[in-house]
Amino acid sequence: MLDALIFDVDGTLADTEHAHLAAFNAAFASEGLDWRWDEALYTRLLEVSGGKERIRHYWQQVHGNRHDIDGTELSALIERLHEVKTAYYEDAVRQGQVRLRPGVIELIEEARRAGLRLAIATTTSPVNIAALLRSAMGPDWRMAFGVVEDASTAPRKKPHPQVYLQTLQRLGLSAQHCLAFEDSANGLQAARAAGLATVVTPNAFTAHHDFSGALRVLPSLAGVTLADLRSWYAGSLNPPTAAA
Ligand code: XBP
Ligand code: MG
Repeated sequence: MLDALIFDVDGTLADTEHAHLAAFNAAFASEGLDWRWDEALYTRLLEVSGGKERIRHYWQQVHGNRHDIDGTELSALIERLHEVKTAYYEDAVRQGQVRLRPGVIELIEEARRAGLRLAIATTTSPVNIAALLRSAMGPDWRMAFGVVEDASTAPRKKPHPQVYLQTLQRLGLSAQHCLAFEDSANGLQAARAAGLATVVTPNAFTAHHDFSGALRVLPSLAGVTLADLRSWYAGSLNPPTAAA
């Protein structure tokens, strides 16, 4: 039986990455760095999940051979940049620059009415989730989700399955009773490694990713009903056997 739906946030619930990108660039400028990420570069950098990990990866690409900054200084720089970036991002979300993707709220509401449990499994920071879902669902947004696992509770970023394994543990359910929703190859790999059948809705930043192993790859959740999910889920439990 299908008991729970587990949602990624960035790229899945909402097209957040344009706002994340603008926030990274605003943070670099306000900290006096001449770094500027364009969309093509950011698309590649998104292969590294997690904002702090992404900044570190970029620093190593650009400044990997610098010896005048030690590990502690670099970590402090990354912490500061990420804190400033998070504030810019939160501001952009509060101003209404990020909206839920088509079909998301309808599916969440239908699942709630049907008594399914809902959870969030994301690599992003908790303030980002709260800002997005408060503006999209109102101040009671947290009541909709029995479990929220994020960067503060699951430090090992996707494609590592930690965030999904912890979500399942806190739900008290095995993967066979849940469906995951993702937008990226890293997210799909994390969910699959936790044993979850996964519906993928790619976006402009992830359309070129490899989604082998997904239960379904759809342009969005628009028009997707619980009946659709239940029938795909049933198919995932009894995959058709190859003709002899
Ligand atoms: C999302 C991320 C996040 C955001 C930035 O991945 O990798 O890092 O891009 O948010 P997923 P933070 O959707 O797979 O969880 O800067 O707060 O990390
Ligand atoms: Mg995502």
